[in-house]
Amino acid sequence: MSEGAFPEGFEWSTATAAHQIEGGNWNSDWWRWEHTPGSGVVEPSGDACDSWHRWEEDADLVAEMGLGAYRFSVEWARIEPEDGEVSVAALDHYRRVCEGLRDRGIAPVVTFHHFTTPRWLADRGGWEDPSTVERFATYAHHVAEHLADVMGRACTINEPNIVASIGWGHGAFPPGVRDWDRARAVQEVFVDAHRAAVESIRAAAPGVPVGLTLSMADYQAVDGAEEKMARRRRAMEDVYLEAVDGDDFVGVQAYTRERIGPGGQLGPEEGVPVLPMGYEYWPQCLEATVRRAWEVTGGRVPLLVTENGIGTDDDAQRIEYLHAALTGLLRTIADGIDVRGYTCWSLLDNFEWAYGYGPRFGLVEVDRRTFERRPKASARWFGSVARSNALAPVP
Ligand code: GCO
Repeated sequence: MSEGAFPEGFEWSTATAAHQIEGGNWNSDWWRWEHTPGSGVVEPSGDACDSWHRWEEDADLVAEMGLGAYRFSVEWARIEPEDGEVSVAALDHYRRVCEGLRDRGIAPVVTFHHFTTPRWLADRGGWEDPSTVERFATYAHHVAEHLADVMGRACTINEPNIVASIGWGHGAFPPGVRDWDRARAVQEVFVDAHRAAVESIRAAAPGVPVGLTLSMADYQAVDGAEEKMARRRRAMEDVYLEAVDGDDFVGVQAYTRERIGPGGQLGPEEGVPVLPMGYEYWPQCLEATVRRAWEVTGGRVPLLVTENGIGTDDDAQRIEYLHAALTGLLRTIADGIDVRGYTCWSLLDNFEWAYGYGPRFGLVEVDRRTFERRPKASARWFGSVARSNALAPVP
């Protein structure tokens, strides 16, 4: 019994990121950050889920769920280990991953930058240095050229707003700077880098849809803080949403709500369940952020949900969250919003950045010692939704 059908051809997907699942990504700024005393990272990524070697097992898991797409990222630090030195072996590896997915009837959705930056680039100012725009566009061209005939979609940069704000504002991501003026300068480099990468990917891989993915939240003002909330939301979201005109899609990534009071960001509201990472259980965020992305872009750019999910040890709670989020998404589609697909974060329990391996976002559990993959009930539930292209009841 379905609770609502999705449009014909709706793209069901799940997602991961290189640094969070591959293992051994020692040449990036994140690996160094994890081993920097005082960085606050709970534990290093180490072998992660050993997906550099076990990617075929991952592809089989996606196929078993009946998903039509799989979003993963390629690692710049592997592809260009030193400035100007391109590793064909690394590019060939990612080409084999794309070919393996396509052999299983799965469209590869390739993210070109997902939080991690090569050490050699970070050491030269990284995203604070405007010359990185050109370097990123050149890197994007190499990748797009090598994967042109096997990529389903290209995501230029994953959550540039998070990298800029947490890396240069809060200081909890590399390079650990706490200076909002510098964070705003980084934001501008990211916007320019995205625009340049769209051009170089289109030149190298004509016809492959290109967009960026943006971390969004259901922003709500408390105690009359509308002005302050609107300023924060503008800085985190609108700056990017206004730069995507002409892109083939906008990747909406939503997890929770942000409450802004007169004194700034507020904690969880009394009576709202709180998740292990300290933020509210708030599946309503998906409908709210999809509606907002559509509004700010004036309905000119198709939307794709490129991340939504929940870090929890309670898999039944995960199914409830996904059901509630997808119910809201159906309402946006019924109101005429052009949503092309939905991606559940994540395929695997993986390295959750500064939180280490604690928060479990995966539809599939990974044994931390043997790397054995064990699909959860949520994988079976999400697979039933994807195969029927309709919302299934919570078991
Ligand atoms: C992000 C990243 C993912 C996270 C996920 C859960 O959105 O922060 O894209 O790498 O793991 O969002 O926090």
